[in-house]
Amino acid sequence: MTDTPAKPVLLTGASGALGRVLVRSLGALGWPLVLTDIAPFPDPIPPGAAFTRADLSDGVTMLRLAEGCGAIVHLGGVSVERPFEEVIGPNIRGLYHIYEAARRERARVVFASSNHAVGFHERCESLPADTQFLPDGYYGLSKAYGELIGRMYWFKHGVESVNLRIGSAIGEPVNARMLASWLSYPDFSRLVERCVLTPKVGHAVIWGASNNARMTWWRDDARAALGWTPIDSADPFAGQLAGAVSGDPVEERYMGGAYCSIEYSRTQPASIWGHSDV
Ligand code: 15L
Repeated sequence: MTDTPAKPVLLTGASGALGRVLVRSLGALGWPLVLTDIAPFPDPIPPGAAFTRADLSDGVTMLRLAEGCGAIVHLGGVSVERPFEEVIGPNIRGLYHIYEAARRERARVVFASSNHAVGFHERCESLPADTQFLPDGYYGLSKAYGELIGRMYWFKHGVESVNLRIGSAIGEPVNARMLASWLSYPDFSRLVERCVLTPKVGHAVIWGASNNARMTWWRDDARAALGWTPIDSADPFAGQLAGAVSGDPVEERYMGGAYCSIEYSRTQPASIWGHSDV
């Protein structure tokens, strides 16, 4: 028997791939859901849920949608690397609207951060959750901002947040990198359940990857406090995917993979601690 949250949960980005996964899984558990996205919702809406089409840049609507909610699961916004001007509205202003709504409702934020907030760390490293941000583009930068706005609202206003640094949440891993970074949909759903239901979380960070033997990149996060243990694993795909590499040295060197190569213009890689460069 799984618990149900006492108050409704606002889910942004409901029409995206991960949003639809959560609507199915949390809807099946009978959770009261307030769904929103800029795109129409393509699936049947579960009983106990309601969908409103809205833009994250519309702060008044975000405040209204969050009314009475106990948690905001924030998946909305640009979800891939895009030019700065496309990212700033949904991902920067949008985050401000979400945190203002959370402050007003005393609601918790579960934020879909990303490995791209730390994408320029090298794959040979093993990072604790309090590692330095090394975003690999404007999208990753917006995710680092999202984690930092959460930290500010925690220290200033006591708004709780769980920041999920999601690796590669996709149906099945498709390349060698994902043998480390893959997060299965069921592991993701169980993680979000724990993020909402755990009585106290403060300001927490979780590395979002399944139980992959090659997941040596990330360690020491808040999963024990949340009671989340990933169950699935990319390991059965190792035979078919170990050789699925791009041949691009920048992509293969860094955790962020292909995002690191987009418009990369250095001739030599930076050292891990860039400030010691000449
Ligand atoms: C992400 O943050 C993206 O939303 C997703 O499309 C993938 O690119 C993923 O990261 C990844 O790094 O595999």
